[in-house]
Amino acid sequence: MLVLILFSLLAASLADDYVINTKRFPKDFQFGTASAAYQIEGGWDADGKGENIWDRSVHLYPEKNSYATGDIACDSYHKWQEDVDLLVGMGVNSYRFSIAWSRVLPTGLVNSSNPAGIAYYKNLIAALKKNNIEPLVTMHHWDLPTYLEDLGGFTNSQIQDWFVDYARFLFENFGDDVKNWITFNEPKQTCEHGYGTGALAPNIYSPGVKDYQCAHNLIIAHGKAYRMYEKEFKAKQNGRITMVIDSNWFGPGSDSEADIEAAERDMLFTYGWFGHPINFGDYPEIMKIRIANRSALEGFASSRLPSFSDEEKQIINGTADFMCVNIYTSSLVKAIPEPDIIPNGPGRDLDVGVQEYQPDDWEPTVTSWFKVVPWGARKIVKWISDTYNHPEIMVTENGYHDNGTVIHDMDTRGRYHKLYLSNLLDAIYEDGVNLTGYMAWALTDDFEWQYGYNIQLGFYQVNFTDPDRPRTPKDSASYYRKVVTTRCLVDDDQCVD
Ligand code: PNW
Repeated sequence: MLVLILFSLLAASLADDYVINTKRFPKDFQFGTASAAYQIEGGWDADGKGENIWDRSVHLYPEKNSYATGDIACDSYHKWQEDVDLLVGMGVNSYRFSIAWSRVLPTGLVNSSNPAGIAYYKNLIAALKKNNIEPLVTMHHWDLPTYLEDLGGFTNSQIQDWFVDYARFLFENFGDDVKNWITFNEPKQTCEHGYGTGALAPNIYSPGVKDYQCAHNLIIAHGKAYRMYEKEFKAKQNGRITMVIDSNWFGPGSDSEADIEAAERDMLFTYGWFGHPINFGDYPEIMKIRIANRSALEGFASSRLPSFSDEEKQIINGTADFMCVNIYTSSLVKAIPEPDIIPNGPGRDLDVGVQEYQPDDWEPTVTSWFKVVPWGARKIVKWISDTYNHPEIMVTENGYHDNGTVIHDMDTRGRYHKLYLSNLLDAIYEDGVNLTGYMAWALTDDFEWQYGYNIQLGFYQVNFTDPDRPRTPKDSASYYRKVVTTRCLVDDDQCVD
């Protein structure tokens, strides 16, 4: 016992009632920030860019997007050099950003290429490389060209080929410099909220039906793009490809077997919805069984969850060179009686069939679904590690929501990253998780989708009412700089190597 106490005194320092891990992150750990084209670039119709579904949603349905638009956003389309300077000043060795599909291919199809759009990303990538910042590039971060949406978007199986053509175009243009590719960001959000609840563009309401179709086509599109790279580019470009999957950590609400099963089921329906197909070639068994059963009781002739052919299984099986996760928060899960069958009223939540909750005494943020749960970060990367045979894992997003007015944010945002990173150190050193990177969301404040500018996560504040969009560092910016340059969360002399 005494030894234990002495050890924790040596190896830990306290932040509030939390114990901060004082080990250093591994030498080659990738520290960066993450962003998405629509949220920062602006220039929505500049220099030949085509319209995408977010341009359309903010213009047609202002009420769904807090009456805000990303028409100008941070104006990073014009101010990208300043943003690269901020990254350099921060000392990061990685930067995750996305390419706006309709900026490089205005209709989305490869016969519509836009030289100004290609030049924009070429310049950005060159500036990053010159400063030894490794680009981690997302091909699709929610901004599908409207031309393709009007043809059915992700519910049309032709999206598989449109995406492969787009991916080939990206490899041809940028693949000599980009070695880490992400096909899709957060397909759960794209599909569940783009084509299920309708909360996000393209704002289609079809829960339990089109959300599954969207995911199905998206997974096959990912797999086909991966195989195409393997065949046509891998030998000369030698890059890596993966998908970014978001999920809460879902922990059991009690020790009961039923709650443990319910929480695992929720993980499988959320992370596993995408993680299983790209690792094992098919959806989790429990998803297939539950959705088929409920579909039959609802009177559908076949399951609302599409099934993969044998050929498709082969294509998608083993198509993640490393695993990614966007963490933010956690929920507890309780088993409930089987939800009623509602004819004409299917939904993903009913298919999962559990009760999720966040206890009242968990620390809130300004966002209803988002409580601060640092230990959940350790749990979810461990779950991914255990479930998918100990792959390399990157945290490709994590960040703290406030209303954007707080410059002295060390007690909130700074502390948030510190606590989550501490738990990730525990995952690396206590649990043996092969975690190789952390991309904080975000470098700057930005357009936060349906919340507009009401919620912010940046290390730099942006004045969105000033045409110059000036960036001002928050206190968390210098803390993150300290972390990435020392690989240590506490004062340097307290860190152990
Ligand atoms: C991420 N949830 O989305 C997105 O990838 C970013 O573009 C976004 O700006 C960031 O979160 C900040 O919130 C999420 O409901 C949307 O748990 C919803 C959830 C999580 C992440």
